[in-house]
Amino acid sequence: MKFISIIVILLASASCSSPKKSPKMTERTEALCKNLYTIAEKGVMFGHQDDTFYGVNWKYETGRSDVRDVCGKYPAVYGYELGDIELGRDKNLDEVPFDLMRQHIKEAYERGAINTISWHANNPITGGNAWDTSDSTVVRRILQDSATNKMFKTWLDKLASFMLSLRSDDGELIPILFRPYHEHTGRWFWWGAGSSSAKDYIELWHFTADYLRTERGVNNMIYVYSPDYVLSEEHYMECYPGDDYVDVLGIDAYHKEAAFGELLPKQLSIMTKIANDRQKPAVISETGYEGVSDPSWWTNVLLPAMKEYKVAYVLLWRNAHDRPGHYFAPYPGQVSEQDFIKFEQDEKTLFESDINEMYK
Ligand code: BMA
Repeated sequence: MKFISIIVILLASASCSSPKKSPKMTERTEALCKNLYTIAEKGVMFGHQDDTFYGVNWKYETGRSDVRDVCGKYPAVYGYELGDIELGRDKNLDEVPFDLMRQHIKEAYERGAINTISWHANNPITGGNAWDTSDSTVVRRILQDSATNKMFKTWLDKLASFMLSLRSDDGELIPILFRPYHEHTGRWFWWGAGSSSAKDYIELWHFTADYLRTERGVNNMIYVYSPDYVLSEEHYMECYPGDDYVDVLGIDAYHKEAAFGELLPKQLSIMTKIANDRQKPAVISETGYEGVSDPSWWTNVLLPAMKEYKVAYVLLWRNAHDRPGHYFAPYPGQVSEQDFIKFEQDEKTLFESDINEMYK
């Protein structure tokens, strides 16, 4: 009897563990990870990349957000991008200053919202960017060539310093969902399929997490695994770094063809099955329909999939100020504006003012 109740308790709580040898996550980080698991019972949090930095036809206006301009509420989840931090630059590859990013992360945290960070790391061998796949030995060389390995550690040092500089008003480290080496099932990044074997990818992930956690003591990070489209559970798991190295299961899936309404649920069914088996939170780590030309995309395409599968959040990609037409959330006057208001009003969707106590 006692044995059974222990099993029940274990099953009821999310599994947010780090390898035994590493320092534990901070209390607030672990609380966030567990709350991501339970919030999915209630609804799906709405997230947006670079939401408070810029939008369509504006940039760097304090407090402004395209999402809030449309529906009156801020997103519950904010996405940020660290690409170029490794080069020692003071702005990321999309020209967002890291000091401003630190400030917005802190403000979002103090309002009770959630922060997630991706890293389009430059190619450490060629000097090209994350999309430079001209050399397929990069991952191997980071792991095996001592000069490259040493250099790559200096990149991780810069990332670690940024993570450890994120402090709340009361001096605690701010929890961050970190999403390294994403979309690896695609062939467009130097860590992706075609450039790295599954074995090397997993080793790169282990090396990165071990270095950040054990050598640099970064214990405010929740690791999110986020492949692009997959064909099956086996495909999803092909590069899985292991339960001790992944806290949240994600999927990046964009609307690029008419069949998206069927493709997204298929991706979510694969991911949530694996996540449920492991008691880990699942998220749509990136999605969107560039230019949102379907006026009812939010309630007709995205929402039905979110209602069918248990995911903690959905993150829409950025509303660029520097690339005309490259936007994924509506803005005032955009064709899907009214539908987005309906989407926000649906009881399933959670925005910033709908969540609380995510760090307790
Ligand atoms: C891509 C595009 C690029 C951007 C990159 C990193 O998907 O939005 O314009 O530089 O993400 O944020």
